[in-house]
Amino acid sequence: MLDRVPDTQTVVEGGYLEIHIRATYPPDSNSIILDTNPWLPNFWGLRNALFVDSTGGHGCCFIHPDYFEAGAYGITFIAAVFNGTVWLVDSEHVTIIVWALGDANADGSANVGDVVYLINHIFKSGLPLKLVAAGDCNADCSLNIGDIIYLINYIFKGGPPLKVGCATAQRQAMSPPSKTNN
Ligand SMILES: [Ca+2]
Ligand SMILES: [Ca+2]
Repeated sequence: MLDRVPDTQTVVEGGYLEIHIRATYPPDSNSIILDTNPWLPNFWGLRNALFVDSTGGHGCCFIHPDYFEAGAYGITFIAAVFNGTVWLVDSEHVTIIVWALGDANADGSANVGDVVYLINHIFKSGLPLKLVAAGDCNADCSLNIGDIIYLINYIFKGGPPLKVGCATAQRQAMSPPSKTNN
């Protein structure tokens, strides 16, 4: 009934993610009911997440993570339809990884370790960034020394807040930060 959905999706704090859901039940997809577990908005998990059932088997989850929400969050999408005798149910589980701004080394926060990680990545062909947008601290959509300076100013000199990055190239396989909320 439910189309498969990529089981891990990422978004940076302050960023925006949409997860589109589609379910079919011939001949009448209009009878499908879509929902999520936990129900959204969920004030014990991602606060700025909403799910809308647009009917006809179409739904969309809108996620706009707040700052300080870095971590991993599980959402199960559920489709249900009554076939005249019993309820048929299908589900898809998705883990949403929320990355902290400036968290280039993916340990859950921005600190001097990320400065070192960015220097190694940009100048010494060091380890790949797990989420490039998280290292794009000045949000000019590229990774370079400007991001290192911006991050140093933020951490050590009370500089302007980190911005929601937009660099997307070099995306690599990733593992989630340690904090887990389900
Ligand atoms: Ca970090
Ligand atoms: Ca940048």
